[in-house]
Amino acid sequence: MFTNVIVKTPGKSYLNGLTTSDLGEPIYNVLLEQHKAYVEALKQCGVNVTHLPANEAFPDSTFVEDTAVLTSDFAVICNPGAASRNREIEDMEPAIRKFYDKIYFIEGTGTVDGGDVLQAEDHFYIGISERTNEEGARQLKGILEKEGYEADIIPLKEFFHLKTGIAYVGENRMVLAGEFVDHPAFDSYEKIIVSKEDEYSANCIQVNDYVIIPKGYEATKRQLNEAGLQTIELEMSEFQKHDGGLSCLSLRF
Ligand code: CIR
Repeated sequence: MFTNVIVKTPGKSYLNGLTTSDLGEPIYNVLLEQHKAYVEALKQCGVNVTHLPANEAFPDSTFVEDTAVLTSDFAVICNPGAASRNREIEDMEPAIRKFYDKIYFIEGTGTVDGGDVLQAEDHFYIGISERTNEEGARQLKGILEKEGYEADIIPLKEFFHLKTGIAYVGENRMVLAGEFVDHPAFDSYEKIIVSKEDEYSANCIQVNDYVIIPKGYEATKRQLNEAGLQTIELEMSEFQKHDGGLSCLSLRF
């Protein structure tokens, strides 16, 4: 069960943030509406929301997930791999300190984006990507193992972040797309497979009794519902324009 989430309002500078997509320029008012609906959906899932104000100095900082890895009893502050995003952790640390006494840091040349880290019960998967390097993954694995978790490192071939293509939705069920569908690391899970054209919906989040998914992916929704999961659908167009998905917009703990 999650009891808390941290989110951060996107600033106007979001329009100048990083993106690899060609989906067009985000519309700020629509972006704010979509963020508001996201926060309402989280409340529907029964969590307390810590809502941080926008910080115009960091255009991508609404994607709070990349700044930290939070477990039930300790936090790891990441060292985000994009230069323009690295100092987002300065804003996040005080918010995280309100909840945690035990805090680790990814240090030195090691970089980790939280979007590359997936928890499935007591097992973590850490992607090596353009943002998370081998040294960062090694540091994080060391911290997690010291704390009694298992951790596997998964070098990515195509996905931007690990969680771009995978989500854990409880009770040994994994939503998988692309390079993860046949990846041996996930063979022991019950697989919910997402097709190439629906790939964006592999980034969904289970929050207590619900799975929040992006709107417009009927096949993914149907599969989740057939697996006995209740879904909430949200419009995500303005976040998708900047390579963001549902998991990126919150830290859940
Ligand atoms: C970035 O390039 O960092 C942002 N525009 C998108 C970050 C998405 N975060 C995530 O997948 N965890």
